[in-house]
Amino acid sequence: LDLLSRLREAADEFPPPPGEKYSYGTAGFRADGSRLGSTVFRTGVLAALRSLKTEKVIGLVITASHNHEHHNGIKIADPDGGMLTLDWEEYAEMMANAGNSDLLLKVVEDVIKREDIQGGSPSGKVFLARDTRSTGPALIEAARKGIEAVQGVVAENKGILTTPQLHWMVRATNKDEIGSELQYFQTLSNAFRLLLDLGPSNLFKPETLIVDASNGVGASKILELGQKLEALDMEIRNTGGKGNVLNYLVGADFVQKEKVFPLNFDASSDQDKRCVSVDGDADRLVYFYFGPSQTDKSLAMHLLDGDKIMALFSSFILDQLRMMEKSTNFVGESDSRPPNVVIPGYGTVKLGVVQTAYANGASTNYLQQKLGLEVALTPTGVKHLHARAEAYDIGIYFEANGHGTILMQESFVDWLREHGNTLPSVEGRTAVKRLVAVSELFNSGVGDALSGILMVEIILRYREWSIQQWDSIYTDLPSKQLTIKGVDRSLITTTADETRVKSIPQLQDAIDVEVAKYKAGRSFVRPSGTENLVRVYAEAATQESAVTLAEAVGRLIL
Ligand code: NG1
Ligand code: ZN
Repeated sequence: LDLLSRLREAADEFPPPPGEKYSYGTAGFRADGSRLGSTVFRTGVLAALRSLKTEKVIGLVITASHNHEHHNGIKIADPDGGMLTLDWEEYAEMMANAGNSDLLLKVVEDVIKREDIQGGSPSGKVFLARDTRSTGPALIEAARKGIEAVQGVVAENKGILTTPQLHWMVRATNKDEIGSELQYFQTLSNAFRLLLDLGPSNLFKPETLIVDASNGVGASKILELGQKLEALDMEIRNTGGKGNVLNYLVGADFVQKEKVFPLNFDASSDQDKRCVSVDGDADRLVYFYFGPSQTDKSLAMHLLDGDKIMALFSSFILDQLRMMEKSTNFVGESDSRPPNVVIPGYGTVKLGVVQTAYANGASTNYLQQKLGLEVALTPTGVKHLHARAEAYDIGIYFEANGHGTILMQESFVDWLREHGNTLPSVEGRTAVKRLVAVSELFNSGVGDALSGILMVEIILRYREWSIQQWDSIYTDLPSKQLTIKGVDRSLITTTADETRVKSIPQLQDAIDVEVAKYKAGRSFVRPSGTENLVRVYAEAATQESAVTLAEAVGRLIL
């Protein structure tokens, strides 16, 4: 095949490390950065083929997110800025695991045949980006060689970006909009300003927001965004540089899992301040503050995780829908029949929220009981949550770890733009404008910590809330997460919602026995999709009992 005339020679430069098996998990391919050259090269080839097939721009980002600096990974952004479609994940794995260049060529030819990919014109294009890891530049080079080993496809290196920025740029470019980084910042900051303008006059001005940038790519990007926004004062810490290691005792994953504050934060001098942590590639965020602990007078860290962020977003969106509905003089007991809001001229607006088994029980309760929303549960991994959220006109999804977004159907946003100004009241029309601005603020492909921060900051200003007031909308049930290493994780399979073990009934029975010993007890185990370990989650009425329950369940696995 003409298309592949350069592939064999190029592939010989990146032989796969013997004995390694790669799987394209929820986070793409992940491994030690020094052993990823062949996988990245081959994923470059795949992205090139995907671009020829779709006749659109594809994105590749080199990152291992919240993991150690020496880890790295590669993830593909599809033309719509979302994640790679499932059937191509399979191709990616077949290519990554081909034992030598001959076998690789065979797999590639097979994919070309199956997908009926035509060579020559039209030519393809792949955007490349990376986070701040030291193995990044070499891996970008490997990716570029893979992409350009396919005839007629070019790589365009976009440099250092957050994962969501790259997804955004791919989507915008494919929609024939301006897909530059500058335009990304402009879009977010315009939406932020518009939302402030549409808010209460005499807008409440909270204290400076303190950002933990995880010593990663988020530092420079948040700084750049902040410079465009007068109304948002930020102090950015953990910005990388000498001796400050990416994700080491800093960042959203650390803060959320360990529930302790990151390096360069101090309980007494930072007491009561509003703080936010993002992760190494800035697609996750969690808020926190230091304040008196619930049990004694000592200062404790209070975590506002993805669940609480989602609760805040959901109540705001619901408010806007209610305002639109009221505006139509609809006579009915609207407050008694959520979750579906009816807007004459459009019909029922389907609003739904999506969580995983890791969502704190108190958050699920708040969403269902207090807001009256429909809560869907999916397996862990944003691709599952994202797919489920697409079933709604407005789908809001978050993992407890802070990865999530607000997704709006394009047809719904189009309706708002075209017909929103026909609503009779000013309040209703304003609510419409706010929803349109929210749709601009959020990355519709993946979660984005920058969008998330801006949305939180807007809602707090609308509500005139401190972080403590936001925190008090519900009280988290005490919980504990553990990881168990040294067991074969493939032995454990679970039910679809991941709350029960399927493969070993005796194990599930034993977990049930443990859980029954605790007030408000809940616990489940599941194999990690990204690391070679098994995760344990437990909830109970007190922190102490959550820890004891998690440990007891952990011992059952070993
Ligand atoms: P695994 O390793 O499958 O638990 C972790 C996170 C997910 C998701 C992925 C992708 C937890 C418990 N799990 O998945 O939520 O973010 O990484 O990065 O936080
Ligand atoms: Zn991440």
